[in-house]
Amino acid sequence: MPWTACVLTLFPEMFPGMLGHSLVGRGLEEGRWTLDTIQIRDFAQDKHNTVDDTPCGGGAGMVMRPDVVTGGLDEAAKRYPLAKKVFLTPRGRPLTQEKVHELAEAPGVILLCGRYEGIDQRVLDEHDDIEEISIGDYVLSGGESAATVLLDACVRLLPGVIGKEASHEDESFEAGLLEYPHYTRPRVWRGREVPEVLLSGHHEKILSWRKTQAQRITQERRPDLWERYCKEIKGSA
Ligand code: 9WO
Repeated sequence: MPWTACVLTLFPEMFPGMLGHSLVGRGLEEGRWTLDTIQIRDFAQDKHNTVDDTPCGGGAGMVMRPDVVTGGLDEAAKRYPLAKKVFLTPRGRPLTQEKVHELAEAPGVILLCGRYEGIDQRVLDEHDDIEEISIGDYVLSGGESAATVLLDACVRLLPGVIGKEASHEDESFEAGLLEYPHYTRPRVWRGREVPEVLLSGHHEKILSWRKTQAQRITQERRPDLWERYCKEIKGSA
């Protein structure tokens, strides 16, 4: 069985969307992963197919009803009993490359996408195997774009989806550094030259230049990553 993604959403027509293109889309066509969607509205309990209601305690907006959401979750778990369950929310733990590896190594994922102001807390209390994950500190209009980001990051790690070259590139990122600068032809463009060392053919010097650049950029832009990197260097020395 290939790796499976099951997306619970009020907007199944948003999928595969971007994930139907390029290498990840090719992987889908080739059966290296599968995508299933479940329309949450199909589990509405009344004749108007209501999925949301007003927040208890008052306030703006609407909240997704627990009976409806749980209907969708139970159906997803029945189809994919071994998949990891994730709710995309700005309240979740941050998505990291380490977490992406963990999800890509599981048999698959069930992604719950919220709309409105969120879902009734009791759904999350009832299903204690749902992990809340955030892709960053901003609010979106719904979980679908975050689910797309998470899936893109996971699927590109699956065997055969991306060539060997690119997966090697990750290793510098996974060592805890940001990417070094890239160059291609022409050698001079608008008076700007490709750094001499990259044209030298001296492989060791090139590696060391790239590492220095990656360190400089990390130090400048991401003091959090830099601190962790320095600690890990010390630890492994
Ligand atoms: C809306 C809102 C309005 C007033 C006060 C607080 C509020 N929080 C939210 C909110 O989090 N709405 C979410 C919209 C409900 C779940 C789906 N939505 C969502 C997911 N927005 N942003 C994300 C998301 C997911 C993963 N990583 C970053 C953002």
